[in-house]
Amino acid sequence: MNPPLLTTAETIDPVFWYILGVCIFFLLLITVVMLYFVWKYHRSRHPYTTSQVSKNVPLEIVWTLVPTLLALSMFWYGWAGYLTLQRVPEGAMVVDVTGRMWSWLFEYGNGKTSDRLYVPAGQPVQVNIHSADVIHSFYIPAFRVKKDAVPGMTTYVWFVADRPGSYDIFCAEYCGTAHSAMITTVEALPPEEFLAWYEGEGPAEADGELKALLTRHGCLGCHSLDGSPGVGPTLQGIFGRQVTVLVDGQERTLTADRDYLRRSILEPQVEMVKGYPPVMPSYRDRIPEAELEEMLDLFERPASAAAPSGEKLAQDKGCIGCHSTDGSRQVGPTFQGVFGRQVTVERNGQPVTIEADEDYLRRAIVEPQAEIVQGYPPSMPPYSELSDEELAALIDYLRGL
Ligand code: HEC
Ligand code: HEC
Ligand SMILES: [Cu+2]
Repeated sequence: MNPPLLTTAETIDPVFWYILGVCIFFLLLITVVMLYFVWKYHRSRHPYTTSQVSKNVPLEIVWTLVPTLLALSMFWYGWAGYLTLQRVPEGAMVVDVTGRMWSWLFEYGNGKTSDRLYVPAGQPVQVNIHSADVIHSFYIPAFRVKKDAVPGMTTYVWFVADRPGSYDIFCAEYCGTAHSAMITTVEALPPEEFLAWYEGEGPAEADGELKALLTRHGCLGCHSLDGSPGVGPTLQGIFGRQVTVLVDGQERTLTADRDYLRRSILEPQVEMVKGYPPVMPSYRDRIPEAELEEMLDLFERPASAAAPSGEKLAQDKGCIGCHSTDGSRQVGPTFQGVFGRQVTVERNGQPVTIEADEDYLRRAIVEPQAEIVQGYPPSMPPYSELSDEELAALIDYLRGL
């Protein structure tokens, strides 16, 4: 009953053409017969009332049976296609997608996340569909698949991209401010390219490497990577941080760049971080130069969770679904130039004009309902689950736009 069809498009398209073909055939047939009768039985040619036919059994059987068989054939054909859509081929790669106001987030088996759906061409992919808030509808026209994302429930679709290429993804949900803005793509890559992307260094791997390197050299006995204090300052987000150091008893504030980090590992006693004891040993001649360079590279990595990247966060948390970075108005105000601008907000129903400083931005993210930017709907969800580091990274990112 269910012929082994290669792709979802190859399953759906014949059903579509079959039903369309039957419809067009009967549309033409009925129209032609009707026009012919209009002409043939016009009053000018048939001035008298025709005979009253009360029944014709063979004809009645024909016009009952033919439409019934046609409708059943459409059902059978459609049902077979539906079963193909439901039966995920064995060995399909599984990706999770979450719909939220107003963007999609894809998550892969190894924890990688992206805002486009990367898949290997020629391999079946099962997409498990979740929703973080309201009902969305995951729709890839090129592969003829569409399924609702329902809060509290997991649905799925599968497809094969038989050729490398870029295919649109939409949210086909109708009511709601910006489902229509939930546009992204399937990026079908040749299998080797996909593997390179998939196994490419994500934040998690980079963190793992840094941790391994620091463990090997015994740094983690005194330094944490999660922000908690130890004998020495935490190394979480160390790159680019403002540090106050004592040099010959003089206080000095500087930015932790590559050179500074190198100096503080090789000659920790020269610039002493204020408030810490002089207990860090020098690592000169104890770390091979190549490993030191690698360590500095890893400290510098912006996408590393050790220093959460605001840009990646804005994508992963869905901010980019509602806010543009190019000055255009979307569901919410643009992020471009948001830091430091004068903004009029409604606070307790009263308009107030204030400067968008760090404190304001923090409030706008954590409890957006308290102050509503004038001219916008109060539709931003609160992000109270963000950690201090994540908030700081987001605000840093906004500052840079
Ligand atoms: C015995 C404890 C100890 C060990 C082991 C240790 N450190 Fe430190 N580290 C400290 C202390 C205390 C400070 C702060 C005082 C100073 O600047 O020397 C510090 C400061 C630093 C700083 C500057 C931090 C800042 O906030 O500016 C860096 C970077 C650093 N350590 C990296 C490392 C690395 C990399 C290793 C391993 C190769 C390591 N440390 C091993 C105790 C230690
Ligand atoms: C569902 C859509 C939506 C999402 C998702 C969203 N926002 Fe908003 N945001 C809005 C709207 C609408 C406003 C304007 C009304 C208001 O002040 O609440 C706004 C306002 C803001 C403001 C104040 C802007 C200004 O011009 O003063 C900031 C800052 C902000 N959002 C940051 C974020 C960040 C960061 C995220 C992600 C963690 C995010 N938003 C996610 C819709 C959204
Ligand atoms: Cu949607």
